[in-house]
Amino acid sequence: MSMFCYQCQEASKNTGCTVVGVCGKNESTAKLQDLLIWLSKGISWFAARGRTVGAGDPQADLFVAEALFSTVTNVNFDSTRFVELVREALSTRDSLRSLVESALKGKGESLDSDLPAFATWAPASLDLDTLAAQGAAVGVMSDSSLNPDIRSLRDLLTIGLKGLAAYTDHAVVLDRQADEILTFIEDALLATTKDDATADELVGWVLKAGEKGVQAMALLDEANTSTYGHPEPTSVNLGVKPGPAILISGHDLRDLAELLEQTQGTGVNVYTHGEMLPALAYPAFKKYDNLVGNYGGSWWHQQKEFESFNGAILMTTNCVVKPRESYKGRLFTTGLVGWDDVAHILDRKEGGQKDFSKVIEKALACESPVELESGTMTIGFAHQTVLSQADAVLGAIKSGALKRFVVMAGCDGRQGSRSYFTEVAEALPKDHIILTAGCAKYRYNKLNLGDIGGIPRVLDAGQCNDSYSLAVVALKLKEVLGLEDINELPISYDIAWYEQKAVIVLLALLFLGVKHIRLGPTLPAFLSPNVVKVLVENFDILPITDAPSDVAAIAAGQ
Ligand code: FSO
Ligand code: SF4
Repeated sequence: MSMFCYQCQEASKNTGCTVVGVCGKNESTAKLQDLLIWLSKGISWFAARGRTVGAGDPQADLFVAEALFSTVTNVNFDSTRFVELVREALSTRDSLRSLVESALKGKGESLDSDLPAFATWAPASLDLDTLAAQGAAVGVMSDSSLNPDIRSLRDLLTIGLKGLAAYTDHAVVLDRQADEILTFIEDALLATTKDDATADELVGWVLKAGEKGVQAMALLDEANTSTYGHPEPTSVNLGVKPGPAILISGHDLRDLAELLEQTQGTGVNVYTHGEMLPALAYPAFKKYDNLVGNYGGSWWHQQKEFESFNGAILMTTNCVVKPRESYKGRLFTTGLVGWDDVAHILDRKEGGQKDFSKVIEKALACESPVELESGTMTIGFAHQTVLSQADAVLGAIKSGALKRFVVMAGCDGRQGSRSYFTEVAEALPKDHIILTAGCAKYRYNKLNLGDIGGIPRVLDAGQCNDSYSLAVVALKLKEVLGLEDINELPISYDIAWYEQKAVIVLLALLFLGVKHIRLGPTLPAFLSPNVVKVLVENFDILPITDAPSDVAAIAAGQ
């Protein structure tokens, strides 16, 4: 069986990638990822059984989340790394099994005799081909007789769990305890394996994942803001300074913190790229005068931008794309990110830092970046800043100067149809304010859309990880305006999705009771027509149409 993947918005023909991923994922990697997910169900099985007798291994729970995160779009393309992860999954599962068996024995119990295959499968050999062949046998389409709506709901849940795992892992990196979320991920993964689970039960799991999404984003928000301070309005430099430089991309703020510390006194300037832009608004990073500004745009422009940057580049999470030869030698991955033959910076040891000396050394041997643009842009409108200006916001709403907020969070992507989001931003009435988070903002954050009485018309809450800020603002507005229902707020939702983190953000919004969300540029390929029908009937989700029609509908309060 060939590979099959339909987890992101760029799935081939909006159906699924079957030969090679549009993202660049090759067949072996795709199959190894499927195997890793399947074996994670085996770990989850023993973890759940262990919980019934008070036995468990927190490292195994975290491994499941990191395994899921590593399969998110544009995180890791390196099949060798997936072979290692599969081997680790097997040994994690089997050690957990022993632990659970001895705990059961202590209570006079034993394991059931008919364990599921993902709990017992052992490969004849641990080489790539053997493992990939098993991956092909357990992938998304491996059971062709499965009811398509059940498959769709199982995959919606699994894909949402990948996003949930990513946000949870970010919080764990900042030393937060996330046991409850990690065990939920395992239980929900197991729910996708139950033959008797009905569509209604699976919808219940999907909404529960949304609830956990809110919890994970709140945990991450607390971790980020208590470690690095609350983002504050910040004017960001878009130009360059002469001198050796490092460009840091992705979402991991701890990597940035350690890089900044290690570049002190080296003469190397640090620039943010893509989803690292919001880091420039955190007080903790402002004390570093070698943190110069932001370079370039959203993830999919990276081939051109990394080339002209000239310096060393550090990719901390998604979205990495196929590196050009021109910069492959100065690209570094870290954490769960990987690309064949690209240098990888190892994880920090307990209590220590990652060692970025190779990245710094490379930067020192490189030319200065070529300037792409100049000027500045304002960022730093996470919940604390917006709520600190609550009086001005309420005053503007009451006077009629501010009619509506439009949440345009989510991801950017390559498809030409995404110009829709630029057109919407440009065409919205001047008394509308855009609330954004995630890399979707690069479609309109440099347009200079003005302000309403000093409140910028694009309020950027930060990374996709910070979408929680938008929910906090909405819930606070509901409270101060004395409204019963979140849907009575003067807020429209026009969400751009690309990968699985945007899916958990969507599920979080559904859990919060938000209705009438526009979603685009296309609806997910993993939603069957009947599942779309359920989402339309219960949540009034609608596909985007064209900018003039959607802007007219939004301005009319829809
Ligand atoms: Fe973008 Fe990529 Fe943050 Fe995503 S860089 S697309 S939702 O991984 O992560 O917004
Ligand atoms: Fe295709 Fe997206 Fe899967 Fe990549 S992640 S293989 S582009 S569906």
